Amino acid sequence: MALEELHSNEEEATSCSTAEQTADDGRPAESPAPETASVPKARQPWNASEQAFWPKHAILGKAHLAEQNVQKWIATYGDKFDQLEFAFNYVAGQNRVHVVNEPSALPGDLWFVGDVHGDILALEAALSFIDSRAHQATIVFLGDLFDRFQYGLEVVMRVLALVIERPGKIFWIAGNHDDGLFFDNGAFSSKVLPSEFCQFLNQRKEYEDFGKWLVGFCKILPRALFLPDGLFVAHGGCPSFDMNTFGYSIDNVRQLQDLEDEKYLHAFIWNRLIPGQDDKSEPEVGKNDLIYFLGKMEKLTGIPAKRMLRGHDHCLESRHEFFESYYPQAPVLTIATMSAWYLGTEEFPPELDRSRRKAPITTPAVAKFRPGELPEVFTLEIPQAIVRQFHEVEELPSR
Ligand SMILES: [Mn+2]
Repeated sequence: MALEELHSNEEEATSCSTAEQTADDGRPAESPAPETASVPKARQPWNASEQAFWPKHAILGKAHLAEQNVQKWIATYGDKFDQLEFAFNYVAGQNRVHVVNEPSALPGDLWFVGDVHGDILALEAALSFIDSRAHQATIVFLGDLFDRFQYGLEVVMRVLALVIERPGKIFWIAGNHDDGLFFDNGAFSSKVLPSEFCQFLNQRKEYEDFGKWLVGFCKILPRALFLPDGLFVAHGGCPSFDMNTFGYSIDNVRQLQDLEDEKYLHAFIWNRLIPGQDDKSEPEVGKNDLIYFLGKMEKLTGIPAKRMLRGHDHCLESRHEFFESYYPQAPVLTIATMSAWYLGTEEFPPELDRSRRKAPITTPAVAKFRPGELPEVFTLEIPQAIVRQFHEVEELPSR
């Protein structure tokens, strides 16, 4: 119970506010370490209005149209959910810290999508953009597919359909919202409150079976991915190097298998790395925790773990942030893939009139893998009219 209280306010604590400062700042680091010497140039804006591939349901924001698709997906794919073929030859549940040792196992085109949180518009924008750049790219989702925006079911189904349609090309790392979902005493609930997705599932009995399956599935999703160039990917953070809340230290990890213990797996999705913070104050961890953890992982995996890509924080406006203070020892990039600020819990400027329910526009970020460096960030500039139409609450049918 203490755990749930601990995390119940996590969204409000989120403020990833320095994206503007880091965006154009190619500041050189003190030492000229070749791989991680400087904060990369942040953005390459891309104007989606040049493209004509917007799916109708996303443009119109009509829930019932989107839902027709979901019902079609369930009818088409429902019996395939237990034989999902993930990227990197991952088998769900086999192990949850997945290490890719061989550089030859890296796909040619590897992309990352951050927290989507039910924003099907942002997801479709991300997929359209990635598909325009690469044929059948491998795509890693960093977790938190539902809650907050209202199309959580559609987002989950779209990702599951992708796994089936593109065998071996999709990877889904659990986020805290995914892991936090459960079904108990006849109702869905979540360790992260509020949970809009639970409210939806509890109102819509026709999705109860699917929801129950999803609860179990989220529990066996991977929690961390290590790539052979040294990139560590997880939703939230890493275990801290001294005794943490649960009385365990990463120091006690003697082999990779030890990390499969729930007390360590917990850290990957629930801990929060804070820019400018050196040491832990659980559930937040800092630069020194990450440096220590990466060093430990290098000894255990033989991979020179050097840098981290994560989601979890929602990085308002440009939806991404480089942690400059972590350079050059342990560079970190956070991305989020959402097209507007969530009006419920995210901070937004006081001059905005909440009663008008205009969701302020943001540019969802996606990232492209590049060996030996943090991934390259692309911010997607969806036409403002589409974003406004999609997120304007009074225009959406209630359901
Ligand atoms: Mn999130």
